[in-house]
Amino acid sequence: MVPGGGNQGMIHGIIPIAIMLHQIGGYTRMWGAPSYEGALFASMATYGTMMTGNAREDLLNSKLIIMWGWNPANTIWEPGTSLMLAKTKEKGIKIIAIDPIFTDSAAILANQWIPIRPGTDTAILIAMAYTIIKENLQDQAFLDKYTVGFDKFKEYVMGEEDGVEKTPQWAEKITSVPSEVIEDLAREYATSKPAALIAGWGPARTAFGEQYSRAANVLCAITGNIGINGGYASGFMRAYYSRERIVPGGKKTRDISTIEEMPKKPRLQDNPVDFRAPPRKDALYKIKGGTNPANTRIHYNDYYEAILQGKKAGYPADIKMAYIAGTNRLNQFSNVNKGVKAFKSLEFIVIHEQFLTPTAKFADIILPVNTFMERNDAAVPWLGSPYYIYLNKAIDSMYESKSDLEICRELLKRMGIKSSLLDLNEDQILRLFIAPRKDIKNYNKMRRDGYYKVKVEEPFVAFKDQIEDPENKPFPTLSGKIEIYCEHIAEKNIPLMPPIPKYFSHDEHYDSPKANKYPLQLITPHNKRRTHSTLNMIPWLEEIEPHAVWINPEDAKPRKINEGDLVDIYNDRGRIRIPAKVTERVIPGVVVVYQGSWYNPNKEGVDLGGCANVLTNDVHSPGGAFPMNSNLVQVELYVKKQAEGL
Ligand SMILES: Nc1nc2c(c(=O)[nH]1)N[C@H]1C(S)=C(S)[C@@H](COP(=O)(O)OP(=O)(O)OC[C@H]3O[C@@H](n4cnc5c(=O)[nH]c(N)nc54)[C@H](O)[C@@H]3O)O[C@H]1N2
Ligand SMILES: Nc1nc2c(c(=O)[nH]1)N[C@H]1C(S)=C(S)[C@@H](COP(=O)(O)OP(=O)(O)OC[C@H]3O[C@@H](n4cnc5c(=O)[nH]c(N)nc54)[C@H](O)[C@@H]3O)O[C@H]1N2
Ligand SMILES: [Mo]
Repeated sequence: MVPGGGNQGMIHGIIPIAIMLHQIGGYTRMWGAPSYEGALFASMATYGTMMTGNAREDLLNSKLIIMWGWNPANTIWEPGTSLMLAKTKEKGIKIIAIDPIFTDSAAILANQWIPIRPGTDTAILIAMAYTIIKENLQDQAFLDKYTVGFDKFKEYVMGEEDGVEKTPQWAEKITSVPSEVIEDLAREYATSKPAALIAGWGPARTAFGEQYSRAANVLCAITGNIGINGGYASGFMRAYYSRERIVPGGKKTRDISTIEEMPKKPRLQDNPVDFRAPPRKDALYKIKGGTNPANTRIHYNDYYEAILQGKKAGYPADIKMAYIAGTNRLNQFSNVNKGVKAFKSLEFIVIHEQFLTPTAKFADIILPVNTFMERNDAAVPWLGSPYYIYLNKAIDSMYESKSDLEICRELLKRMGIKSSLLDLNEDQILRLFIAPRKDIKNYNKMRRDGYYKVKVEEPFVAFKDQIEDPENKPFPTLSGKIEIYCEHIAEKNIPLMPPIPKYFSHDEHYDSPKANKYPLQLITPHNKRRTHSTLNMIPWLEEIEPHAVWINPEDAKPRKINEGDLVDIYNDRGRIRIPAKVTERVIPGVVVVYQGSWYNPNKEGVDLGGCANVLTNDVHSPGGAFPMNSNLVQVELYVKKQAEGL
């Protein structure tokens, strides 16, 4: 099954499909979240939980906010984020943005923009640690009391481990950020307590994304900014509102043997195909209710390889069919041209869709699904804001469309399979799903009002309990402390997944031999005018910001590229053709193609839609991160050939 984020409701989207497929013998599931897999891995390794970060309101208590690879003026998080950042600015709190792009957030909110070469953030974070250690600015009392492994990290940073001192000068060569800027940033972060270093997910969507997230988490610990008001435990970035929601501490949850001792009989939620599959070699442990599960066997970015190679390459099955819902899979995941080959090789593809997306075009059967306006559902807002939404049905389903739930119900009926859950009506199922959520005290009120506000006593501060009462409330890690050195990772013995965060180069990096042929680094961030590929085809929105490749004048000039010229952006994986936006808002050496534009190949296979994933690579980091911001490309002016009617 190929699921996606198209529907965030509780009972529609992929959920009924999963239930249906479980009932007919299960399905091959994928692991890895393109959003945050690097950050999630790092959070699990460092804190043993994904519930990190303080509530947005608490930013008002900070003396310094670092927006690291984060552009919340464009990407929507919970609705309060932009408002709260505007308030911090009004209050005069200093904000620093670190990004290869001079983002709208940097322009509107930041006092300082630090431009950086993509995929090199780990180096600057490590060099910041160097300055902090050299100048004895670390919070030693915090380190002694709440962390393990600082000494091992220090050995790496100071060059005792590998003979390379990770000085700001070392990092300058890698990151292109002047060493004085790195030193100032280090001093400022270490001495402006409390300070919030918010490590975004964009830089974690690089080749060794989890190293960046780990390094950021470690820096938060070195400066003692965890578990306090105005601080911020960088990581998965889930600003929760209720302290009780933190996964309770203790070694038990962390023990890998709990996976091996799973009950013999699958429960309803256990997928029979997945059941008792060997744990992933890099999974830290199975988190309750989270991703990073231990036993799904195909990474999202290995999916095309799994289809094309199957069992002979060690994948668990020879996949013959895809059941797709809530995703424009082909467009939204790496290496579209390989995806086309893979989809063409399948015997059967079914999709539930509202639009004839590039993915839907490959389906044998398109089951028209209705929209959120044509059914009842409830939703948990993204990243746990203190409210729930109830989506009251506004109109009956139009034409032949049905909800995902109804589609599955009809299919099960025709297959002669009984399923009590699918036979209940929407309201009954919603009540079942909502019952375990103790913070919804009045379902009927929620249904009537269309939302339910949860009472919040005080803004959430991740790990406040652990910091205030470490004896009784340990961190849910093996050691019960923040793991700068993670024993769990050490046991895996994977050289490119070290137990302390380290900087690595890779083969799609600015300094790789491949850069001779493809000298520009491509990043593919999220766009303000669409959600992924959703809303891409709306002309008014296209007018607001026409799709284009952002390129610095220094790179455009030698290529004779002027604003608005059609250009080809290409590498060994494919070629796209879109206009150029020549701008100093992106640093030299880097080009930007916002993800989400629809794949639209011409006869030669050149994508005139400008889908970023034609150029990205379908691989993943050892920790599972998607390197969608680590791609080398070349850009050239497109000159119409005579055959094309010049
Ligand atoms: N290069 C690059 N690629 C990226 C990213 C990146 O940063 N760079 N980001 C990644 C991230 S973080 C994410 S989350 C993914 C998102 O990728 P997807 O999950 O594929 O998101 P969308 O493109 O919005 O596609 C959702 C589809 O679901 C359909 N849909 C809407 N409602 C329903 C419904 O009720 N039922 C059904 N069956 N379908 C429905 C919509 O019509 C739409 O076509 O993209 C990833 N891709
Ligand atoms: N409008 C809108 N809002 C959205 C979405 C959307 O598609 N549209 N998608 C939603 C979803 S599912 C998700 S997961 C989130 C994604 O949210 P994010 O992951 O935060 O979004 P991105 O725009 O991919 O990345 C954020 C910033 O990281 C920068 N960046 C990229 N590579 C690097 C690097 O190597 N180093 C540094 N320092 N910076 C880098 C980018 O330039 C960008 O400014 O957004 C959510 N909100
Ligand atoms: Mo995402």
